[in-house]
This record gives sequence, C-alpha cells and structure tokens, in this order.
Amino acid sequence: MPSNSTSYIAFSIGANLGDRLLSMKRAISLLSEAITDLQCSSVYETEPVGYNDQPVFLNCAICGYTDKSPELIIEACKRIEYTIGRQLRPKWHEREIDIDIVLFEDCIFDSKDIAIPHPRMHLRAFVLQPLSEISPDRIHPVLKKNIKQLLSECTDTAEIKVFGNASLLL
Ligand code: PH2
Ligand code: MG
Ligand code: MG
Repeated sequence: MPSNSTSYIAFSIGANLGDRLLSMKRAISLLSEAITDLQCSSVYETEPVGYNDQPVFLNCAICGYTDKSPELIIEACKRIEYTIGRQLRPKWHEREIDIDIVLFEDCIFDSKDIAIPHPRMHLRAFVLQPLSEISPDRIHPVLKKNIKQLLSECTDTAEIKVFGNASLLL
C-alpha cells in the first residue's frame, strides 16, 4: 500500500520510429526508478491521430506511485526521451519515443510546456483503452468521470488493436 507522501501517476507512452518496443521498454525501465507499484497495460498498435502520413504507433499506458513532484517527473520524461534518441520534429509527427504524463493524483496543472491531466487524453482511444486496463476506476479531476466512463463516451474511431501483452514491456 503506498504511503501518504506518494502520488498516483499515469503515463501514456508511444513510439512509431526505430525499434518501437525496445524504446518503450527502455522508457519504462528508466521511469521505474522513480515509480513504485508499477503496472503496465498491454501494448497496442494504433493508427496515427492528428497527422496521418506517418507509420503506425505502438502505445501503452503505465501507472504507479511516486514521491517526486510533477516538475521533477516532467524533467525526467524529457531526459529519458533524449536518452532514447528522440529527435526534434513538428508536433504530432513521428517520434522514436513519447512519454506523456496523463494523470498525477488530483493535480490540475497548466504551464506553457505541459498540462496535467493531458488535455486530449479523453479524446484518444490509444490513451484510454490501455489506461482502462490498469486504472479503470481512477477519476479524471477535471471531467469528474472515471477512465472506464471516458472510454465508453470516447468517439475516437482511429483503429487500435492489441499487439501483445504487458510482458513484452517488462
Ligand atoms: N501521439 C501523438 C499524435 N498522434 N497517434 C497515435 N496513434 N499514438 C500516439 O502516441 C500519438 C498519435 C502526439 O503525441
Ligand atoms: Mg503525446
Ligand atoms: Mg509528449
């Protein structure tokens, strides 16, 4: 059972360039240094959303508990993306790895850099479907609905299909 000084955190992880699965595994292994009680969803192969002329993604969700601040985790995500070899490209274009914080306890946070909860999480099946496997009852602090409800109301029609189970990531 996590102690009071730890916060629930959930990430969406995606990749559509290079060895997608290996990059996701490395990201999770590096993130796990700051996360306890880590859970991983299945891996999904997903049609690109936002900008279509790019390869299909692998996506997953992970969640756990951390005693770190959101700011520190944001910096860790950027550092890990850089370590894995993410190149700078336009928003919504292809990437070697993308690590997004989707939820951090009941935190509502907005800076020029990042917003928590992730501002489009409720619109994207590639975020909600994996997250619903590991955190179905977690409440979105702004929308006041749980992940299961958000998924059932999500109208995203982009194709997603199971690529493999969580053991691929561990
Ligand atoms: N990430 C994006 C834009 N579009 N589409 C899919 N299927 N998966 C992603 O992770 C993704 C995307 C921006 O981060
Ligand atoms: Mg993203
Ligand atoms: Mg990102």
